[in-house]
Amino acid sequence: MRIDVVTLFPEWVGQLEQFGVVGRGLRESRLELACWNPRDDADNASRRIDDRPYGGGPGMVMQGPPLAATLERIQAARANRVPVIMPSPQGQAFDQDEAQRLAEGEGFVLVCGRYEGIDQRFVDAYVDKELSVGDVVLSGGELPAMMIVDAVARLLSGVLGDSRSASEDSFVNGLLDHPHYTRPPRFADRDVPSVLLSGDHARIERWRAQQALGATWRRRPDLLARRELDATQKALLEAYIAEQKGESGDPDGAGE
Ligand code: 9WO
Repeated sequence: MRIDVVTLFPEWVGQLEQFGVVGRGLRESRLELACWNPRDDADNASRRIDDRPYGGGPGMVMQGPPLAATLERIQAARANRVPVIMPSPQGQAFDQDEAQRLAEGEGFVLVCGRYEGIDQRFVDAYVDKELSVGDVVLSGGELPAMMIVDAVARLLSGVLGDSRSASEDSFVNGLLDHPHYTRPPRFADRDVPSVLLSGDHARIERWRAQQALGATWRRRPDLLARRELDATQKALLEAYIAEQKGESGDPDGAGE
């Protein structure tokens, strides 16, 4: 898997190479990450890649030609053409399914906008997909790009130390995560759920599955609505809800 990132701040994105799952993926050659600065493709001595917006208005707009030249260098450096993705608030929601789709491919190019945005003609002519990491406007596309790289890197086989981690991640199975506990045994006047100390792995696995179902029911019912639960999951969730109703005395079990 090779990911190319077009950014005015290559040193930023390059930090990904130092840490975490991306660093491990790079060190183990499961992932290649290359950063490209469009200023290197500017056609002027001052390496300018932005200009004033046609039609007036505040700020500056990133010009198309330097970005197009950078893309041409990238595609020339790659064996095959890969999708060009632009992180953008206007984009399709980036979710675990999209991360999985990207992880199954040969790679992709991420083009990070700055200033007020990128000349629309570049977007129309060269960008295959815009991806949004949330309904928020940031200073640039770099942080969303780093999120996309990290989410995809986690899914590459062998990048995670324990391959189960990726498959058990939140959202991978369409549910939120179960809670996690570690030493000390007592903290903030709270104990560890006794089931986790029982050594009964089947019971622990059931409890974790129930907690993930319960958390999803309480916090993200929209995710639950998208899932077909099997009989075991339905029974675990029903028991969770019944317990919630019992504890909160909440007749309709509305949870929080
Ligand atoms: C800025 C903007 C402002 C209001 C409504 C929509 C908007 N889109 C953009 C935009 O695409 N800006 C460019 C990229 C240049 C400025 C920084 N950029 C950016 C990307 N800000 N926020 C994102 C982003 C990307 C992915 N998911 C969420 C936000």
